Amino acid sequence: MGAGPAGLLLGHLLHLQNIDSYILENRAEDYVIERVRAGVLEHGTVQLLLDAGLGERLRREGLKHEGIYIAFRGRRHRIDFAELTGGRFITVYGQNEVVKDLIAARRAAGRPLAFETGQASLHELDSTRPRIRFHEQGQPRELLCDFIAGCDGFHGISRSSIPADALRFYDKEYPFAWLGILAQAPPASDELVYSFHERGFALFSMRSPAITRLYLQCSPGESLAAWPDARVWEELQARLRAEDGWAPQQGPVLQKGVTGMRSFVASPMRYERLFLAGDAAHIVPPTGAKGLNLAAADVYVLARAIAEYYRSGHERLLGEYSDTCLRRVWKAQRFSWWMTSMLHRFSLEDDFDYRRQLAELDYLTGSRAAMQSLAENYVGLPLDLPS
Ligand code: FAS
Ligand code: PHB
Repeated sequence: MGAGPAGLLLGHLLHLQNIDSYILENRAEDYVIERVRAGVLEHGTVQLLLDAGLGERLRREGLKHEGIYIAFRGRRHRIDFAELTGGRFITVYGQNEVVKDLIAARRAAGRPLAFETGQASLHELDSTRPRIRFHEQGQPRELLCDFIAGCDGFHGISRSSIPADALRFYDKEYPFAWLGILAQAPPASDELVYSFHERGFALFSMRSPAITRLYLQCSPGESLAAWPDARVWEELQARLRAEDGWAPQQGPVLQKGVTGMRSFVASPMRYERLFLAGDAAHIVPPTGAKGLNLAAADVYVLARAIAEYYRSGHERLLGEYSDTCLRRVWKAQRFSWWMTSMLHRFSLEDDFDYRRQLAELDYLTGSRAAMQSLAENYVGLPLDLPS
């Protein structure tokens, strides 16, 4: 269920093991491709895509980044990933591009991928023949499955198809959101800049040598009408401009949107023959750039477990799926919460917190141990899978 990164990558990994799957997506193909989301791929995610034969354009167009900047009090401090993690790095390659590559691979494999499906519902999840009923091109359809992968995101139907007493939710909403823009402007820095400022957080990122991606902390439920381009740029410049004169390059705003901030986990990530993966199971605040990467790790673990089942009939890895994924999910939740808590103003009136956060940033950028901890989490923790 779902043709986001989780569903598409799972379908591809299963196809590589000659295991058939049917991908249902209720949105149009253009919508799935065009929506602007993640931008950073962890070291392990890039390796996974390369190993799966999906790396040709990623190698050509992905931007290799060996560090990021943490900025506060007008100064940018570089965190040297390569030096601190023995050569690991991140790659900036938009989620749009990942999804385009995955759809192209699905088409090349000639495997079923249905867009604009409707009225999907899941049935007999506790049987060995779970079913998906849905409409495709207006016609009622039914899929008899061995397994259903709930890759339909936070607002999908998979998680809500599980009996409430079979799941536990862990949920935290933050008192702020991110207003993000895509700008037709050459990136003014080779690497990302995360900025803690008394007016609020701001992030400088990019998508290509011609496109800058920027975010600023705003109130949750902020109306875009209150943020004309001029106000967005004024606020971004105020929060990002450095003492040495560095500031983001401005240009026409191509896209603008507000993203809520929450930490969410559904546990376990499985109910009988339904397996949840990606945003259907967990949401992280984007400050740690983990969302898309967790989705990729989940489906890598799930594809490996399903392949073992078809190869040997054993359900051991299927039985360990949820615990294996949740161990890594909770470490990513901790890191994303830590980055979010360190870099955002929770209250413009709380001077103690403001000074405490400045001290934390001062400690972080002055301690190799602290920077190494940030670096190893940011480039991506190992999958540490059971053998
Ligand atoms: P997705 O939500 O991507 O995909 C689920 C798919 O299922 C969707 O295409 C949906 O249309 C489909 N679906 C839903 N219900 C269905 C149904 N009933 N039938 C069939 N299909 C159904 N992460 C970062 O790391 N950095 C970021 O900056 C960042 N920004 C984000 C901004 C926004 C607005 C959002 C919502 C998320 C953002 N994320 C970010 C997180 C994001 O990248 C997710 O982690 C990533 O999309 C997860 O991929 P999936 O699990 O495949 O879920
Ligand atoms: C992005 O480029 O969209 C991006 C980068 C880093 C983040 C979040 C988003 O933490």
